[in-house]
Amino acid sequence: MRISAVELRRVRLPLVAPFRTSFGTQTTREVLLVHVLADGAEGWAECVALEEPVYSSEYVAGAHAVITAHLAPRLLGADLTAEEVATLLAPVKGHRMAKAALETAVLDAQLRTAGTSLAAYLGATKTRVPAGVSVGIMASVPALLDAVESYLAEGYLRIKLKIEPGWDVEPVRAVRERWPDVLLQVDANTAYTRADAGHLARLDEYGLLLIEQPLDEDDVVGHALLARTVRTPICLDESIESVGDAVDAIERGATTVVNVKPGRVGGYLESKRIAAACAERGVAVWCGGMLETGIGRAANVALAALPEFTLPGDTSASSRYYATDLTAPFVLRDGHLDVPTGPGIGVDPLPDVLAEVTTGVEVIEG
Ligand code: SMG
Ligand code: MG
Repeated sequence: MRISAVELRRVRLPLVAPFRTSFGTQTTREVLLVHVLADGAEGWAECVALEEPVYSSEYVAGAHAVITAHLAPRLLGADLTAEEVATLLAPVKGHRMAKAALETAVLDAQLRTAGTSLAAYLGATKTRVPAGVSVGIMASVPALLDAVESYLAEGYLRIKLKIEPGWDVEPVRAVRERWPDVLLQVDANTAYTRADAGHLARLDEYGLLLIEQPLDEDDVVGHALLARTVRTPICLDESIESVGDAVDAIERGATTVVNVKPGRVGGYLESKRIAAACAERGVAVWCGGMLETGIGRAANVALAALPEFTLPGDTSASSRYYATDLTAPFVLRDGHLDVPTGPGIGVDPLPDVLAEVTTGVEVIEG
């Protein structure tokens, strides 16, 4: 396929409710969409970088800039396949979220031309995937219980609570007392230090599936040490940026579950390699989320349908995030989302919605 143009489109969508984590509160989602044109085909992808570099070092304006100046020029005009994109972009260090978006857009165009769904291409074995929901830090425990109650009423099959020092044992205890059997896990987004091991061990009595990323992303050894004190399984998110990182963390005893986010690791092809490496080592994986619109969600749901993904993901319905999604909404049915079956990612942006939420478009041509 010859890539003739890369269109970068910035969109801004209000979230249905503020989402508070240990690194800040999101009230709107500014998203960079990547649209490639190639041999009469087109492909779409969503870059998962947040507006500010607070989850990882990448951020929307930075991803936009690196694609314009350094990544898109390496693809434009070249005759390539999606499987070659990572190699062509490898001379540029880092910027995995930006690279993932380009690779996914090229892959979408390639699969649309071939008439193959992303799910089939990746090797999906499920036609629907169980949905979990990530619940932000709330102003009070009663407010949290109300939020969890309504998500469970909608049918979500697993609850993840965001935690930070001062908002951990008490909310976990309250949710566990009210729903003794619900699948429950927590995510700290690096908010703790090695000195908090004894405190985090207090969560052990609540039967959590896992504690996600308690320590700094660079502190793999710290997670291994923590795993000696805390009985709840440790799951790494921010620390894992490649299959090499995953194998290293597993071998060091730092993680026994892995949150796979395709943007964080450079794309769906690397995600598949991580899933395989984890499965070989008896480590469960699940698909994380970055408050994606329907464009990114479609591809994540395809990934979550692979056999290695044995835990419910942060793949919630469109309505958990947006009053109006960019695509036909993903709807929860019986606690599950259907895996798209159409060619490529299997969804298209709705032109009217896209026009309404677009804040800027840049076209880069070869
Ligand atoms: O997409 O449902 C979602 C959000 C899931 O909690 C979620 N993501 O660290 O796993 C995580 C966070 C990162 C993004 S928070 C804005
Ligand atoms: Mg996380």
